Amino acid sequence: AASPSVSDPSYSRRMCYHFLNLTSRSFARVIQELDAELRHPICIFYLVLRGLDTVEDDMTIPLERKKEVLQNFHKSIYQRGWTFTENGESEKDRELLVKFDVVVNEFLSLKESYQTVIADITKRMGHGMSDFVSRPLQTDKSIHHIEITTKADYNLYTHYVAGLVGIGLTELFVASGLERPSLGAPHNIELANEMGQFLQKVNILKDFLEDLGEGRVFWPKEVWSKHVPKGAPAEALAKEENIARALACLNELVVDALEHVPNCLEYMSCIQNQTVFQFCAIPQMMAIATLDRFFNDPTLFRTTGTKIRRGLAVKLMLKSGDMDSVKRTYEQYALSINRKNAQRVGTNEQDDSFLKVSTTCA
Ligand code: PS7
Ligand code: MN
Ligand code: MN
Ligand code: MN
Ligand code: MN
Ligand code: MN
Repeated sequence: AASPSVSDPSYSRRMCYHFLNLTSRSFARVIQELDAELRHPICIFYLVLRGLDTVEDDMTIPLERKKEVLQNFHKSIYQRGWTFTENGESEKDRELLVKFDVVVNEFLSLKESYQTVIADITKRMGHGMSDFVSRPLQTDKSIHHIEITTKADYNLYTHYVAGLVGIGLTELFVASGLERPSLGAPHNIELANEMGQFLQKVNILKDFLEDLGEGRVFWPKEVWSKHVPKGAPAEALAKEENIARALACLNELVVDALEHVPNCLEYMSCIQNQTVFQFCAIPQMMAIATLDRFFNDPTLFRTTGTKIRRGLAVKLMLKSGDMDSVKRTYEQYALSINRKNAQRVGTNEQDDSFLKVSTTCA
């Protein structure tokens, strides 16, 4: 049922910004700095996908029900009054879905061209997420596992949950007239996909221990299985006696993420609007700073919740103004990662990815 004041148009708009500021630290800020034409559509795009992800992340929703909700989410956003109350009490953004009618209201108030992009991406992401929700283990039917076996699976999953965001955002930038139509050409759409994949891969690397605690492993098995004792599960990476193997695995996946950087830089060099540029560049700069923070760092396997320092985040925002400044920052991080890599030479910490780190940083 609709909230009592949901017919008051300013109420649903205010509630959306309330939720944006509750659910996201970094995106809330960059979204609200956007030119007015895009600020509201992208705020609503964010909240729609945050709602979808709150369904994906909840391990208490029965498997078949979860798949149905994920696949139909793109239709739910057209149903005035739609809410979702089946999340577990402990789900972080449960409130957003309980009051989702405010997001639906605002979605329906957007220009049709914006609605079409948001609904199309929501449909593709919801089906992709649903494909990756695998059958529960026979032992415990309530636990849904995600199976990322090959590096191709890893690339496909990150395409669904983040690459599609980059693609949809690009379509919104073009639809607004703030960016040139050529930004939407097939080559740039592939670059936009990699912009999202890069952010998502860094999130997956950073959250290894947190996700493991929730029963999910997003690191591709093809990679981690090479680094654990034969037949051992991914949990073995979090054992202190395996720390050298865990670092070798991490470093191999850091290289995989770094390989997206040249295409991300090419994408950013195509942006002409100042606020769109900073909206794109700030999360990318935070991501490469995070990669540098965690490269070859055992902390990632010992404690959850480590982030880059707040002061560093502020410093990065100040350096996000133009492409030359962004490139200088990237150079600094590539040099830093390469320096840490070189320090491993001749120690027992050296591993197979040494040469690849060196060439990728170069
Ligand atoms: C700019 C071309 C619409 C701005 C921004 C909500 C973060 C939540 O947080 O592990 O650890 O629980 O469950 C490309 C953002 C990609 C996506 C994906 C940049 C929508 C964002 C829903 C493209 C962000 C990548 C799940 C899915 O991970 O997260 C340009 C706007 C961008 C939302 C992100 C997140 C996926 C996610 P957590 P999870
Ligand atoms: Mn999530
Ligand atoms: Mn998720
Ligand atoms: Mn279908
Ligand atoms: Mn995560
Ligand atoms: Mn999480």
